[in-house]
Amino acid sequence: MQRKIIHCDCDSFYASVEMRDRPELRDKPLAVGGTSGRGVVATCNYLAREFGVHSAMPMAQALKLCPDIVAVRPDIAKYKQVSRQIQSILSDYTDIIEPLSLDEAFLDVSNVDILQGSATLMAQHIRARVEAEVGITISAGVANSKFLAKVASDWQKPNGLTVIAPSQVASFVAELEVAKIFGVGKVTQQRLYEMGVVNCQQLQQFSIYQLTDRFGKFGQRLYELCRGIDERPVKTLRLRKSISVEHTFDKNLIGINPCLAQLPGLIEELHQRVARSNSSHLIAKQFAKFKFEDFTTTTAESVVAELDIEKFEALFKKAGSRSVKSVRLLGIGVRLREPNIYQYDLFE
Ligand code: TTP
Repeated sequence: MQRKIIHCDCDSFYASVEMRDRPELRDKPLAVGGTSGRGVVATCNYLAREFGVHSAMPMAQALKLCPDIVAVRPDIAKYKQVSRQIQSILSDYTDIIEPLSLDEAFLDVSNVDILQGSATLMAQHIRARVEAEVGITISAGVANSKFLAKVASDWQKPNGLTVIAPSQVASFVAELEVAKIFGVGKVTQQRLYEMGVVNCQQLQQFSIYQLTDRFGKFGQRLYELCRGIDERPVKTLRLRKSISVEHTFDKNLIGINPCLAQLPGLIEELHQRVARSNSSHLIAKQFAKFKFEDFTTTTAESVVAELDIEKFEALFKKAGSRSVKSVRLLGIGVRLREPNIYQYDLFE
């Protein structure tokens, strides 16, 4: 089945938010970043880019290139708020969303049937809604892979939409410069130029053996990407709410002590599961579950930040005291809080 992937990327994100909130800045070259003598440009608007100003440039240099530039300090809390608002719009289209940073995300809309299932219409819709509801512009790319969707969103920036239909992939990729391939940095680019390779069509002339010989494992990626092949799935944030383990006993347990005796083994198992799923930092609560001989079930829980043996013992005593019946099943688990992409502050 053809996949349909949309890549959304806000235009000059921090600067766009500042221009939205301070209309007097809209027609001026604007840099957001450290405003002190040693400050660095986090981003700048497109007007400032015409003067050669760009991200990561010292603010002092930006001022030399563009003496009229207005420098504004970033307000990260505000950008997070805007990012949340955009995420919420995106989630009206699909649950399969992979945020890459505050201002960028992949959406897999292969199985979405709104707007006639058209990824192009969805991208148009998203762009119009973000502009109307949030007040900034975003660029979007639509393609059948993450690689090409991302290249496409950059193709007509700012405020652009580029769609690469499946039938266009081969010709689009053939002309694509290898510098646009994800993972091709300055060093690889230089080595490719030395091999006489500037675009993907030229790269396609090399066999997989030649490429792995020269570039190791990345050679295989190059072999695929220069043909527009990229099977990487859009990875959603894990939505798992809890992790638990439970045991049903051959013989019912009578009284609290035999139940407490089971606890160390259960905790050990739970600990391993939590560790395997990389979730220990997300623990919000722990709980104990008792199923009695009459099949009634009860749970008790408490707030914790990590597995706590003493609190588990207290939970066992609490749950166990709710019935005089013998126990046929014991379980323990943790409830996880939502992973928070807004803690993901690449540039803070
Ligand atoms: P980018 O998506 O790289 O760039 P942009 O949104 O500013 O501009 P465009 O995509 O239109 O070219 O970065 C997103 C935000 O991340 C940017 O607005 C500010 C911040 N950022 C930094 O703080 N430092 C940096 O070096 C970069 C590249 C970005």
